[in-house]
Amino acid sequence: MTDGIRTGLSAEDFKQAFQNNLYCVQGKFPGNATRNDYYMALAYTLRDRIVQRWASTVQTFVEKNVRAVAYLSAEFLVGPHLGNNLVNLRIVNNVREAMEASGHDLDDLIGQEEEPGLGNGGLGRLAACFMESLATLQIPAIGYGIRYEYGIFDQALRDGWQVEKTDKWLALGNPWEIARPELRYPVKLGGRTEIYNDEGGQTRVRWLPDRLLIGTAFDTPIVGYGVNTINTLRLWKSEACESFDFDAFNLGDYYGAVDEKIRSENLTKVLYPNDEPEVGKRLRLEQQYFFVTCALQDMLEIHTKTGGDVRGFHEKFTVQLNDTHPSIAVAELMRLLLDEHALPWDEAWDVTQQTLAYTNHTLLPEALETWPETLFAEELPRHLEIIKEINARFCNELRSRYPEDEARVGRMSLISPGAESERLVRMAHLATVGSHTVNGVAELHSELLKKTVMKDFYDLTPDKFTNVTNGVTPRRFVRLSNPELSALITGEIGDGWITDLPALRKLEPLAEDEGFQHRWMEAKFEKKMQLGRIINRTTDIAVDPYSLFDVQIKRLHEYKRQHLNALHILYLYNRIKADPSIDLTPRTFIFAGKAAPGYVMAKLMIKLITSVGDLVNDDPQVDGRLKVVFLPDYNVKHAQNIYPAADLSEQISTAGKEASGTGNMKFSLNGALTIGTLDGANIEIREEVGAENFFLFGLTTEEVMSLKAEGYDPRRFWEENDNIKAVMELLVSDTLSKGDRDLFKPLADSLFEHDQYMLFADFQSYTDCQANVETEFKDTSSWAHKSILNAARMGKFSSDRSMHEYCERIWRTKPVHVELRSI
Ligand code: 26Q
Repeated sequence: MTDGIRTGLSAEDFKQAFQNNLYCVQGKFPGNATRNDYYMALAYTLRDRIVQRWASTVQTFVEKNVRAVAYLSAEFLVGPHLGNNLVNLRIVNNVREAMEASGHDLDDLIGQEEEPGLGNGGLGRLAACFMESLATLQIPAIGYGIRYEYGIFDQALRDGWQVEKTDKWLALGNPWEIARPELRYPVKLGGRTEIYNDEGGQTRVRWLPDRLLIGTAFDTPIVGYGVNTINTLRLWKSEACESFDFDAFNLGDYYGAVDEKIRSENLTKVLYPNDEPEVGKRLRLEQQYFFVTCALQDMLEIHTKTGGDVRGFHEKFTVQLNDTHPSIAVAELMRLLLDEHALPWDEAWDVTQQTLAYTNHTLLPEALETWPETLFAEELPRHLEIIKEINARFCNELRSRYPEDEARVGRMSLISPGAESERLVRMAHLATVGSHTVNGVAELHSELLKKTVMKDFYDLTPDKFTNVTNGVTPRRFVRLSNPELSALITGEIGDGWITDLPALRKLEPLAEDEGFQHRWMEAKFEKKMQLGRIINRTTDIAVDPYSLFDVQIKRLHEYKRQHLNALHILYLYNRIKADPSIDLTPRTFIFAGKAAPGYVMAKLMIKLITSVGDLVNDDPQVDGRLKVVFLPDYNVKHAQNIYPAADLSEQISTAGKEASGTGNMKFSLNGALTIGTLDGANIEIREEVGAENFFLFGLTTEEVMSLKAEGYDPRRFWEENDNIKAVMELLVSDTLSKGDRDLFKPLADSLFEHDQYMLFADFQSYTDCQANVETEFKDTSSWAHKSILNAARMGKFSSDRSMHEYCERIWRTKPVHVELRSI
């Protein structure tokens, strides 16, 4: 087929194909088409071009029988596809021209897309950046996850409080996925196990479930930049298995059967927010098992269909576990190899360990995943048996390695010691024991893993542990979201930086150049104007684009300390009140982020920020010097408008608590300066950009740990600091709470009584550092110099570099070139 309608890339071909799709796919014509119809027609026009490359990729991979990465993640926060696919296919200009010729504004159509919010935050977005980089690097890869019908809730603000709304992202259809109803795997749940003798007389185990459902695949193409490689994101949806024999339970029970169908379809209905208390978690365990078994069955099918022997499974696939969420894979791969493929234990264990690797994303003990053994027994009886067998063998090894150290064995056991009703299956231990490699996501985080939560495991198998510092994709987070800065950069050094981020270093000599500084700040100013308009449209607040844009956007959490930022604003407010003529650099404080629906303190932090805004924004004495904005419904789409407009990036977590952070990288790459603690990847960012281009404050991890050990007493800091006193007084005053003095009492109490996150200990250091920021921002040329150097020195933080390290050190995978084939 050579017709331009499906594959042609010229503006004219696009225009024709667009009209054709509007008519043939949407069944509309310009007289009755909605904006969404036009968006869909354009998306399908693009998809036609993508499909040709996608099919070429699959054919090439099959013919060459390539080794592939399988990235298992409960979350993929991919963001809107249209803009990114245009960038990666390098056809933005032609398509813009074609749309103009058809009477449409391309940016308008791009803005129509509802993003798939299939993740909570950093971890899900990381998975999306990694998938994009793998395609760009031409590494065969498949992402496996869940096709949630409702993604992360939509956030609205009512009276300054967060309210949650369901995310109906599929309501208007999803042109980017292709349903694969023929790809379906059975998923068993519940029931019991039974021992039997097979035809060869071998003793085997079979699982007699009491529920059976089906997983079906939906594929989304992941387009590499400037290459023909298009990898697959394969998400699973749960369906009822109509043929499953329920007769024994509900003979002739039609309504019972309908209930069962609904229950099956519920499994992939909704994404769980993180930081939720332990309620209704049975379904979450079912979700994890569901997508893991579908993924492993799919890989085994691909492997055996192409003639592979299960004993060589690890040569065909290398499987990365994105946190412990897919860690049931250890037991499930064992089960498939033992029970379905009749491998002996030792061989199955070898294959399993050589296949799997595990990435840890948290040190917070409360965030380490565990499941009650009793729940496990009910849902996954065979897996519990297998985990117990793995554990028995593991504990025996420990006992011979550490004789007479039962305490250690208890600490390391895959199941916590104690009475059955209290025992917990420790998923991080399972993932660690079942994997050949365990990695943290930034240098500090990986070191702390070895010293704290994983210390015993590190002592046992030090070679298993490594670090791969996170990265972000410059295609989405610079080229797409900041075309103004991209054009300036490309004009000076060419466009090689898009796939070779370290090439940004070529900008360093220009950092001193006044003309370049001026153009750089002009590009930043344009993005500030654009964001200012968005802020005005969504919040009705007018902001001054000349003011310092001070930005903290991320999930709300006490450890991330948005309330420290809020206390700083109150401190500045107090200073203005004490001396209304004081000379302060005008600042716009911008916040965005969702709080877990059940995380009461995080929701109160949102109310605090919006209340500080109410106090500050309209006070005539403040006179426009301070503005506080909380942008509702933070998501990837909104993030893309915010990073490019930031002057200052707030990365102010308590040292030792933020595993890496990836927003910190996106800011700096767009020329924002960071105010931050020595936490997560901040440390490495500061190393790269230079200490003189980074605003450092706060306790170090060691200082936090020793302060905790000696007994942190917030009142000591309060007593010795009049600014803390004044700010805390304002916090519990009528002024801030509009008469409801108890409103912020829970926050104040926590800061006074036991605050794990040590706000008071870092308060003075933070406000002092903010005073430096203020002084430095006044010197525009020096600020521009620092801003340029920040971007120029961010080469390390491309997700291309992260992927390269995983490929070399963990996966042993190589690029495979794909030639475009005609259809
Ligand atoms: C677990 C069980 C039940 C329900 C939900 C969850 C759950 C879901 C998501 C637990 C945690 C998450 C997400 C964690 C996360 O985003 N961690 C972040 O990962 C980033 C990528 O490595 C790091 O940069 C951040 O520092 C880290 O906080």
